[in-house]
Amino acid sequence: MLKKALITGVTGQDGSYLAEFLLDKGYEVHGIKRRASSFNTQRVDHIYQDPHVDNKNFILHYGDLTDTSNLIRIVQEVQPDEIYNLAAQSHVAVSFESAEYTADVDAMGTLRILEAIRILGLEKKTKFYQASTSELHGLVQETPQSETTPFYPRSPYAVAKLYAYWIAVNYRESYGMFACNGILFNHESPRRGETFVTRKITRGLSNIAQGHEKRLYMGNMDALRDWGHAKDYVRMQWMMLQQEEPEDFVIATGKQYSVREFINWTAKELGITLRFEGEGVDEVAIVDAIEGEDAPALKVGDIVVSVDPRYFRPAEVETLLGDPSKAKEKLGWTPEITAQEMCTEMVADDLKAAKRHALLKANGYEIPVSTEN
Ligand code: NDP
Ligand code: GDR
Repeated sequence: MLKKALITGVTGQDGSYLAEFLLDKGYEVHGIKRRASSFNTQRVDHIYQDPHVDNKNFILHYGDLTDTSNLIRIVQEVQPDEIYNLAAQSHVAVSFESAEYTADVDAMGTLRILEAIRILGLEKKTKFYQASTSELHGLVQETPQSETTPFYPRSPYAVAKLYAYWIAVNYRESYGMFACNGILFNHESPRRGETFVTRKITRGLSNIAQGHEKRLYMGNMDALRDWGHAKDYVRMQWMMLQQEEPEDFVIATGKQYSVREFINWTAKELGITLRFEGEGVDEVAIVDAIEGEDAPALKVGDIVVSVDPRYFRPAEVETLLGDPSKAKEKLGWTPEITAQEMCTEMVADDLKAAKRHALLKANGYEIPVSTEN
């Protein structure tokens, strides 16, 4: 019998990599996608299987984490061996604007799935992975942050995820469920949502280099993050559910960089050297030198980055640095891709898209580039 996995958030960054990973391992993979007015399956289109053929092993179900009866029905139908709860309103800044919705999806949604497992009597069959986050350590209480570091969330998103973390622990302790929290630090990839900081930078600077945009407007460039690659992190999500006993793990690289450093890496990939001038809201990045042919739209002296206070958050998480030693010791997990290698991959992908767009434009087929961020 094939093992069955159910992934909520399968259309997201992690969901798409995890689906690929589990299909490779021979799982039958079920995913929950939301109904949207336009296609939202771009990240999984390459593994999509025609519903009209037999023996499919990748199956999508319409659903939503706010819809209890829908979740119960899907879990009942699939009878999964493993559930990976990756669905969330995952944008920290947006959570300040949509606080109640974020709580409904990220906190209550987690409870709804755990209850579905319980109502259907699957406590002993279905293992549960909860996508917990380094944001639980918003105002850090010690450095680096490990599994025993006390939490101090700093956003409606993080507070909702705090509930989800504890309800998973509580159902493990109350009902003997195999429930694990992965406390994952930031992880990125070419599939990262366009408004998270790394992708905003790689996509924005690639578009600027190719002449589709003029300026990248940033928030707090001093923020420090421990960035890893999503591919490394989904492997660990699976490993956590293969343990003998359910336990929680910090997943991180143990290295920390600033947003400004990430901007510099991206510029270098495009053959641009930047000079940062000014302070606070007056800080700008100016083109100091250009090499190669990837930035035909730029010249020395152009201002390509400036600060827009609109991207400051009401409460900021200034610094995060994880201690992944438990994952290494107990599960033998170590990240294989460095933050710089990941940046190289992301720029290559975004530059390719920007060049494709330039080619279309040159031939009279221009389509608008979304600059929403
Ligand atoms: P994404 O934002 O890329 O994906 C989120 C997924 O959740 C999407 O498939 C989205 O659907 C879906 N979703 C959102 N709201 C609902 C809802 N109401 N009902 C059902 N599905 C919904 O996030 P990531 O892949 O980056 O992250 C995966 C999980 O891990 C999230 O829970 C996130 O909070 C958490 N996390 C992420 C980290 C990171 O650095 N990436 C670090 C730590 C934790 P749609 O495509 O339709 O929008
Ligand atoms: P984060 O990721 O909030 O850590 O949450 P994000 O990439 O949005 O921000 C990282 C840091 O960069 C600063 N920043 C900006 N951020 C964005 N998005 N846009 C900007 O213009 C900008 N300028 C500076 C931010 O202030 C912040 O300090 C991500 C999400 O994936 C969560 O779901 C996940 O739980 C955590 O990572 C771990």
